[in-house]
Amino acid sequence: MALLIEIKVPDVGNVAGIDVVDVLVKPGDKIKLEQTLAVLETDKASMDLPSSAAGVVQQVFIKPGDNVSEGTLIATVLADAEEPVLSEIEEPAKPEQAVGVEKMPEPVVAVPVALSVAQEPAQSVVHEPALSVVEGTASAHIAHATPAVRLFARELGVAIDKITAGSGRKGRIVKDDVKHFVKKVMEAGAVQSGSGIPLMPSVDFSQFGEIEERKLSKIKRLTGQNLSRVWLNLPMVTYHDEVDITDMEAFRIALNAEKAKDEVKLTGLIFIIKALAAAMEQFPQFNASLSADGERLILKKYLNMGIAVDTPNGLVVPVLRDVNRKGINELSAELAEISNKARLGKLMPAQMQGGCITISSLGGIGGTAFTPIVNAPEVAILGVTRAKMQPVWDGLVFVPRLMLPLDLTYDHRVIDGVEGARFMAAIKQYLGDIRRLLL
Ligand code: CAO
Repeated sequence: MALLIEIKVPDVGNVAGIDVVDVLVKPGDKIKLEQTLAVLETDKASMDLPSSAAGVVQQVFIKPGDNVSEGTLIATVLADAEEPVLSEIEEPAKPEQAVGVEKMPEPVVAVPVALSVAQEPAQSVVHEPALSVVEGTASAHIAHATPAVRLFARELGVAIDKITAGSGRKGRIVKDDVKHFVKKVMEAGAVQSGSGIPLMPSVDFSQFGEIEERKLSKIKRLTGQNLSRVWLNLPMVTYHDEVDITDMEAFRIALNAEKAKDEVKLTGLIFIIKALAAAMEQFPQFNASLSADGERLILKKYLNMGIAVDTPNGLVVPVLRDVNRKGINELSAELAEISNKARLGKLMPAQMQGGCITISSLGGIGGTAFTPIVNAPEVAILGVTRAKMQPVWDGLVFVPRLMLPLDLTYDHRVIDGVEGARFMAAIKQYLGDIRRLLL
C-alpha cells in the first residue's frame, strides 16, 4: 500500500534563515531514495536535501529564493510500497540517518544534510570533499553547486573547490563553469598542470579603458612555455661581475681598421664567444647537461654556442658550431649569417639545436645588468650588457677604462657558487688579456 510521506527540513543545527537555492523535483517526478530534492544554503554552507523515500512527488511546497527553517514542509511523496522509507511521517529523519556516511560514493564522505553548519563552517568537505578529505585539509573556500554539477566535475577529475567563482545564481557553480575551468587548465599547458601553481586570474581590462588584443607570435608562445618550464624546474643563481676590456677594444678597433669596406666588422661579442669557449674547456662542468632523472652529468666533447638573437617575431637562439675550433673572422661571418637568417625567419630547426651554452647580449642596446634564464638543458647562460668608460683606481690614480658588465646564470644543481665565481674569473682573464686565448 502506498504511503504519503511528508519531507521536511531536518535539524541542521539551530540555523534559521536557510535559503532555497534550487528545487530539483516537480510534481509527478519519480524519485529514488536519497535523491536530492532541493539545495539549501545558509551564509556558511550549501547542502543537498535528499528524499527519505522513493516514489512519486505529489506536491512541492518550496521554490528557489524561499527562506525555510527546521520543520518546513518541502514536498510530499507517494512512496512505493516495496521501497524502504527512511523517515516517518511528521518526523523527518535526522540527516545522519537519512544518508549514512558509508553510503556515499567514494571519496565523498560528506553528509549532505547532516552538516551542522554552525559548528563546522569551514569544512569544505561537506560541499566538495573529494580533494579536501583525501588530503586532510580544510579549505576556506566553499563551492556551491548542485549534485549533478559536482558529479560532472568529479567525472572530469576537477576538485570543485578549485573553482572560485560560479556564474550561476548567487555564485553557484554551473556545468559551464566546470568546462571553462578545465579549458583554462588545458590552455595553461603542461608547465602548470600538476605544478599546483594557481592560474592567473582573467581580467577584463576593457572595464578600465580602451584596449586592443594582439595574438602572440608562435615563437613568443613557444619561448614563453619553455622559459616558464625552465623557471619552474631549475634553481638558478645569477652572478654579476665586470671586466676591463680596454685593451681588447683597442685590438678590435685595430683589426676592424684593417678590414675592407665590405667585410664583416668584428663586434666585441666574437671575443666574448672565444673567451667563454676557453673557460668552458677549463671548466668542463659548464659544457654539460643533467640527465632527466637528475642522477648523472652528461659531459660534452663538442662545444657549440647558442646566441640569443632578437627578431621581429621574438627571441630565437641559433647555434654556432665548434666555436673552440674556429677563428674570430670565421665566427664573425657565421654570426652575421645566422643572425640575418634568424631575423628573416629562415633558420632551419637543426641550426637552433645542439647548443652547449648560450650568450644573451643586450650590449648593443644598453643596460648595466640583467638575469638571463638558462636555456636548459644547458647549465649556464652568459648575459652581456653595455660596456662603458669608468674611472678605475690603479693604486695611484683613477684611470679611464672600458668596463664590460657580465651576468652568469647557472643551474645550481650542477654548478656551485664557487665554481660559478671561478668560471666568471676565467672569462674575465681571457677578455682582460686576450693573448691568454693562445695558451
Ligand atoms: N657594449 C658596448 N657596445 C656594444 C656591446 C657592448 N656590450 N655589444 C655590442 N655593442 C655595439 C657593437 O659594437 C655595435 O656597435 P657599432 O654599431 O658601432 O659597430 C652595436 O653595439 C650593435 O651591435 P650588434 O648588436 O649589432 O652586434 P653584436 O655582435 O654585439 O650582437 C646579436 C649580435 C645578434 C647578438 C645582437 O644583434 C642581438 O640580436 N642582440 C639581442 C639579444 C637578445 O635579444 N637577447 C635577449 C635577452 S633575454 O630575452
